[in-house]
Amino acid sequence: MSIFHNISFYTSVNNLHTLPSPFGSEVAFAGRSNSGKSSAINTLTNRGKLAFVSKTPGRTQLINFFKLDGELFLVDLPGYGFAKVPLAIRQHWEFLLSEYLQTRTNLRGLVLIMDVRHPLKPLDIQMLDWFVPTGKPVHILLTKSDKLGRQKAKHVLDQVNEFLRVSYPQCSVQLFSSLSKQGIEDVTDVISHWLDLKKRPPV
Ligand SMILES: Nc1nc2c(ncn2[C@@H]2O[C@H](COP(=O)(O)OP(=O)(O)OP(=O)(O)O)[C@@H](O)[C@H]2O)c(=O)[nH]1
Ligand SMILES: [Mg+2]
Repeated sequence: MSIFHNISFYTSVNNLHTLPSPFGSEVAFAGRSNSGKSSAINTLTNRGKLAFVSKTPGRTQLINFFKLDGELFLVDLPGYGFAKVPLAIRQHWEFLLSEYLQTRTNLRGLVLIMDVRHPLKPLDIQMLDWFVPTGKPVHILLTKSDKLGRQKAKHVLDQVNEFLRVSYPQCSVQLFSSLSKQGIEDVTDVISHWLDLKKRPPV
């Protein structure tokens, strides 16, 4: 059973004024539209329909908060980089994401999701450049690893690792698939550590 199984929808917001008070601890999931953020949350929590998954990019347009036991939250951020979204809306989301990432005091770490076939796009680097200066950790999931052969996926992982080692040494990376379930344990360990989950008594 997932240690995140006891999770439920908490709230959705679309501006900074309505963010929940920064109590407790949260971990956010960011990434390009359609990269698999909502699917990853569903897979990690073992709750198929918790976060809304869609074939249409740009589905998650709000900041969605999911609450675990205690004051712990997983946060599904709106996807970026979807060209069909009108400019004014894109600018609104860029502002919201940048402010949230740079100023959210109870944000313990960022899970940055990238399709393994399209890693490290300019907007992904933008997320790193907003968040890394906070000194908090980033863990990258190269998702949809089932779409590449083992060798090819490993090659992308090695390349991203090398890029991070040189440019963003505080970031870690792994392969992940919501379809094949590859990599669930590793990212669960990372998030549990950020949220101090293992030190909590079982409920
Ligand atoms: N093969 C495969 N497909 C995946 C995987 N993860 C997500 N998908 C598919 O990719 C599409 C987008 O997934 P979502 O989880 O909705 O992506 P998202 O990043 O939340 O998208 P937005 O909310 O639009 O930003 C859906 O059709 C998913 O079924 C995976 O690991 N493997
Ligand atoms: Mg989504």
